[in-house]
Amino acid sequence: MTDTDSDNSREWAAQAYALLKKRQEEQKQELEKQEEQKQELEKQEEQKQELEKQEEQKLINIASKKNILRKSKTISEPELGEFDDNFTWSAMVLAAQGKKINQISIDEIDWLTKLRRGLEETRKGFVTELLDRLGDDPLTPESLDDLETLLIRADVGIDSTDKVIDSLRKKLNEEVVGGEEGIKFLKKELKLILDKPIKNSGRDILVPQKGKLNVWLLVGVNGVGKTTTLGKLAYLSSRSNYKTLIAAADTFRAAAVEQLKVWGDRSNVDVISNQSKNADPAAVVFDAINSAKKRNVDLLLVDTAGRLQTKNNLMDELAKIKKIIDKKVPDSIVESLLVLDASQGQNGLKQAKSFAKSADLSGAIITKLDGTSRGGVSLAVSEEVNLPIRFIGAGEGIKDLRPFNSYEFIEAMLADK
Ligand SMILES: Nc1nc2c(ncn2[C@@H]2O[C@H](COP(=O)(O)OP(=O)(O)O)[C@@H](O)[C@H]2O)c(=O)[nH]1
Ligand SMILES: [Mg+2]
Repeated sequence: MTDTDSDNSREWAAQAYALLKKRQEEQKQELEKQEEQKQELEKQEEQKQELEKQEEQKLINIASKKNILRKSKTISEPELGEFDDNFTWSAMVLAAQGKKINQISIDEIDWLTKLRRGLEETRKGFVTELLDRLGDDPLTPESLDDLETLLIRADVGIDSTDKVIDSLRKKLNEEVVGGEEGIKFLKKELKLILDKPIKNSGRDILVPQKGKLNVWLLVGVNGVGKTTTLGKLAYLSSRSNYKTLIAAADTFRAAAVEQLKVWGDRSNVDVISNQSKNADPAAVVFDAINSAKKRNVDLLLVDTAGRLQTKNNLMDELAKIKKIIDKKVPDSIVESLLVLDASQGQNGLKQAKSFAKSADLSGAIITKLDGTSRGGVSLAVSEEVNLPIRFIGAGEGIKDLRPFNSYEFIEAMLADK
């Protein structure tokens, strides 16, 4: 990047920052006004209730409504941080994707900053060293060997690494490639790997199809973040105005239903469950589909028990759940999403391969990208298991999940500052 480019980007980011700051101030004032009005209305309502002595049931209804309002307020809005290097970088990534200054939001900046910070460990063991070794000198066959080692170490996987190194070698045979240009080329090649399964799937991003029941099953081994991710998805979905319902089909873990209910409450999404011991997960899904049909639900999110890919009975159970969905709602759109914990690196890749064999997956969700050095495993999953990555998670908060965007991911993974 030339100095003028970088000055322009800074200028762009500074303007975006000022605009966001102004918008944030306006929103705050608007919220305060709304709150005042609401309190006034509540006061009037209470007086009215007093006067009319409404019957008990009605009072209960109002009380629970107020509760819901209070609960939904507990999800804090992100605050605009300092205008710092993180902000500039995030704004530049958004600008590079064609976003105009007035189109960017605090949410997006917040997320990109988090993603970049999350991938810092992956980056440290990779780019910093790469840049050190490459410097400004043109690439040499030796620097390709170094790059190969670094890619493997970042858990990018052997197939993806071979692919990238081969392309770079070809390029090197044809022309002199400078350090900066090498990185640019590397980013492009890595992005291609992530985009291939997404292109093959025919859908750039995964969103529920309107007018149909969409059923998304979250599968994966214990502890990878299925339930947490489902909670975040419920929030994302209901915030995007899809009528959403949760099925608690993890009937193995005692606390699983309670954990889901907490998430459901946070985004006002109902949870269908069966509290009895050894309840049949397929029966929970059966009930949830009935409910979903009655309520005209757009998206039914199904939490499943963590299973070892080697345990056949649990895999059979997944098949049973799918059979019930096919039978009861044959025109529904079913997505089986494998949840993978990025910090497990190559072990996650192994899980993906073996689940893909027996569970007919349609996509992957990578979690825990905050603070692992193994973010590169996302590339291995794309290249070696051919699964489109649909969402990524970088934190335990309700907003720490976003639709996957290969450009943002690669930029965050290779950001050199
Ligand atoms: N740091 C971090 N922790 C996460 C993320 N997603 C889930 N977790 C944590 O991982 C643990 C297991 O999550 P859980 O959803 O219960 O996993 P499950 O067994 O697959 O349902 C919990 O402590 C979560 O808070 C993430 O993106 N980042
Ligand atoms: Mg769980």
